[in-house]
Amino acid sequence: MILPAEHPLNTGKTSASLLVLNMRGHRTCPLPVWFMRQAGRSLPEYRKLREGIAMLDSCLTPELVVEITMQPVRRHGVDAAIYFSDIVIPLKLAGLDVDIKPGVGPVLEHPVRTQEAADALHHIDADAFAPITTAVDMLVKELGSTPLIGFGGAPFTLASYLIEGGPSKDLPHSRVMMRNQPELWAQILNWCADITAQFISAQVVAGASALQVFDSWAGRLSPEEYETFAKPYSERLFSQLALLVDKDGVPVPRVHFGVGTEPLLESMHGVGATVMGIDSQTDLARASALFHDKVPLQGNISTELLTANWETLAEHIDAVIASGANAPGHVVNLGHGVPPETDPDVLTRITEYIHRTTT
Ligand code: 1CP
Repeated sequence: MILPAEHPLNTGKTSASLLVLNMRGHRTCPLPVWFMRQAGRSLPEYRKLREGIAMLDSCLTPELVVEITMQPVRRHGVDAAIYFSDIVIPLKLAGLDVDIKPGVGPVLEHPVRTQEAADALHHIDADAFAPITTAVDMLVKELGSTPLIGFGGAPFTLASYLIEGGPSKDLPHSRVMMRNQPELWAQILNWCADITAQFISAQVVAGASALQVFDSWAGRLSPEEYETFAKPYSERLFSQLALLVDKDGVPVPRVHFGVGTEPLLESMHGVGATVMGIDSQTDLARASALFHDKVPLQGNISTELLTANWETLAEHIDAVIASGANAPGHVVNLGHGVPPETDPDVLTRITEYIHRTTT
């Protein structure tokens, strides 16, 4: 799908941004920086705005989405906005009884574990995306030359909530289903791939200039399990996202990220990602070498050092930047999402420091 003429990648508004240049393999001075989960939980202005409003309601109210997405951009001066939403929103738009419980995360009253439940799953009506496309449209106008990143969950990570019915470390129901009922597993994961493709495509067509797929829990699979039980469905998702191109046929950058994924990085790139998100357990130079220094990287400041004294943190940031030097592009980020207890002033200071020291 060729993006509309007025899309910011087509009008030139974001195609020369630090983020898009690095994601397309053109290293810049300074380097771009943004933080996974920068919107929300660590910001007092977010907590105030969300008072008395359920998480999923806030995700489907365009004025709130715009304000929450903009808050970290205004406060920190980061080089990208990430669309405020959640990976389970497509489940909600498809009519499932998903809720996000404060302090817990996504929960489903009726997890999908049977053939009957899987047969009842259907794709999302185009109309259901109206709150999302409206919010993206408003955001892109407000953001100007700052790119918006659209996102969604990889089929494996999304299915883990759908099948377990909530956050789960060991994924007991999923593990049994993938081995004992491989056809049911395939049906559910194909569906997850398709609704997430719809969700991310809606954000991109409406104006997002890059996209990120979160396979947060892929690191819980062995490389063999990933090949069999996750990769085919991520390929199905990425092959749909790869159709999103600008007027010159240049694809929208596609970031793929997971936690604890060092043994999976080549496979995760192989599904069709153009940029790899690297967590803090993997050195950027080692990750870049895996890709023969041909793949732009995003990452990987340790979230654990956000509470260290500034000298320690600055030294660590210098090491991260040095370690990423061989990659054709580097988008500086954390190794995972901003922890809720993070002092927001530290994130502002990191942003300024990176802009100053990489000029
Ligand atoms: O910058 C941002 O905060 C953007 C919005 C965003 C993103 C990118 C939210 C809002 N969620 C996500 C992605 C997301 N959601 C992921 C992938 C990223 C990651 O690994 O951190 C995952 C796994 C989820 C699922 C989810 N939603 C959890 C994790 C539960 C678990 O298994 O441990 C939680 C706690 C949520 C709720 C949620 N999503 C977002 C917010 C601000 C919240 C908190 C809800 C609240 O305020 O009540």
